Amino acid sequence: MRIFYYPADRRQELEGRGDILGVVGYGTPATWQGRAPYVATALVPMGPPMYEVIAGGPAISATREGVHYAHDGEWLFAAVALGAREPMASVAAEAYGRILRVAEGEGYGYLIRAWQYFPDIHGLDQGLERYRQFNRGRHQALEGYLARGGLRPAATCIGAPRGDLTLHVLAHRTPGLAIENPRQVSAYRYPDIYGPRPPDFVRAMKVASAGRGWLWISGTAAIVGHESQAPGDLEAQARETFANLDALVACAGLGADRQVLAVKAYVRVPDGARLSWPQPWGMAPALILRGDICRSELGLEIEAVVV
Ligand code: 3EB
Repeated sequence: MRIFYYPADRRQELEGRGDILGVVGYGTPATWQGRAPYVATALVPMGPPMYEVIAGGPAISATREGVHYAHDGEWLFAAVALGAREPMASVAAEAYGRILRVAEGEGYGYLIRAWQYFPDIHGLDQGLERYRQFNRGRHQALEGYLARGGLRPAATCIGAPRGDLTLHVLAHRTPGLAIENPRQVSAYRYPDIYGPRPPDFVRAMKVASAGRGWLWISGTAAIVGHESQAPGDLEAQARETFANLDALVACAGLGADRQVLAVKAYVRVPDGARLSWPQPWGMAPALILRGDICRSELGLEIEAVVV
């Protein structure tokens, strides 16, 4: 598996390749001529439009139930976009339901990583914040999967400026190892002050692949215990965020030669793009996107892949 960020003007090169599991667009056109599944998110980078490319072995691509997916015998990438104007709980449940039927049906029974973007994340839906409605639907859709021995994925959930709900995932043939953060309460055990159902994700998932441990780190923010830190102080939030990222890597048992393969940051306001990044996080290829972090007091969220 490899992860690259490509400028949008190199699209034709990507469309011709046969080793791509999935392409995620940020500020890129909706059209796509390639065989690989493509999801055009409504998120926009702080710089020029970019494609994120997840490449693997020679891939088989297909579409079922509106889910575009590809698999290479080890990993499966799947993406679905659904209109986000319906009640958010049902949209979330439908999206997860379709993705799970496809992934499990193809023999990739373990979700490792999920990305979820939808508009108006703080808006109200039947008296409850849309993010909290999303959590209700996700929880309902994952119930059966968890009962069958499925594992919660690492995840990112970000508010987009417009568009559909897009859900894209990586699933694996074998289970990952969930890594939680000792500085944080597990999200799936958050108290109900954050909504009637908790967000079903783990802080990171570790997968053994190609002789190495691959650590997929969830969207990580300035939360300690279950509480947001330093509202209104973006630099202090960044320090807590990097402390959380460091803590996850320390818990994951990766080799001393580990490296940060790729990072994405989501910033609520453009100022977030001017923060300075400590090592090792500042070294990796990075994509900085404008987005609404799912708690309104948080200005920054960072995700990463470390191998
Ligand atoms: C948090 O730690 C911040 O609902 O899938 C980060 C990553 C967050 C994923 C999700 C939410 C999600 O609670 C928010």
